[in-house]
Amino acid sequence: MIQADIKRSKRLSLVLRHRPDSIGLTLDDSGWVDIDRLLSALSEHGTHMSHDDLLRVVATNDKQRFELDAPSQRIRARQGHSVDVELGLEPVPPPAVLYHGTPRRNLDSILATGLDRRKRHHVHLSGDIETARRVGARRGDEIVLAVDASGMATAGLLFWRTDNGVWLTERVPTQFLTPLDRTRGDE
Ligand code: HQG
Repeated sequence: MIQADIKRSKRLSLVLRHRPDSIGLTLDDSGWVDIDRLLSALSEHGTHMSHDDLLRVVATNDKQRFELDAPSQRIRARQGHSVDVELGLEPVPPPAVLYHGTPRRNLDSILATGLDRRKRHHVHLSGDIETARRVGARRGDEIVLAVDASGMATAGLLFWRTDNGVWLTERVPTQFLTPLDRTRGDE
């Protein structure tokens, strides 16, 4: 993705996940907003994005963060919101193990209290170690935790999977978490 599109993607993430009010918009209950309204609100707030720019950002986005509705009139973020939206996902059975990457400095706190969703609606988990490692490494020296997803499911905890492959759950209690130690050959 070209640099200017990365900037556009970040702007869209901010508006569609966290601060629609920053450009005078509200999202509907499922997080959708009309594309023409979005583009004119952005323009009124100093960000000029053409319809083609927006379509290209949606199509080429590295994590497929956004989706369009069938007639391509509305757009929403697929996950990661802090504003209140109901994504309409159905719970699905998880694989046996999922992974969560985090900066190493969070480890003691996570092992003491479990994984919390913090500002987002859900805890985000990955299906593979490499993706989890990249997520953790965004903010420093990372550690990957294995999540006993089948144990959680047996305990009645729910999982959702977004269309771009991110696993979501409400929280992960400590007994389902195991830090992976590279030096022990856990990975
Ligand atoms: C940590 C990006 C201490 C948690 C990524 C994480 C992902 C705790 C941070 C998606 C804790 C929250 C989500 C506890 C949780 N004590 N720290 N008890 N419980 N944490 O950004 O998972 O580019 O909300 O480990 O790729 O890092 O936005 O979550 O480090 O898919 O599409 O609190 O965001 O995707 O940080 O990232 P975040 P995340 P996008």
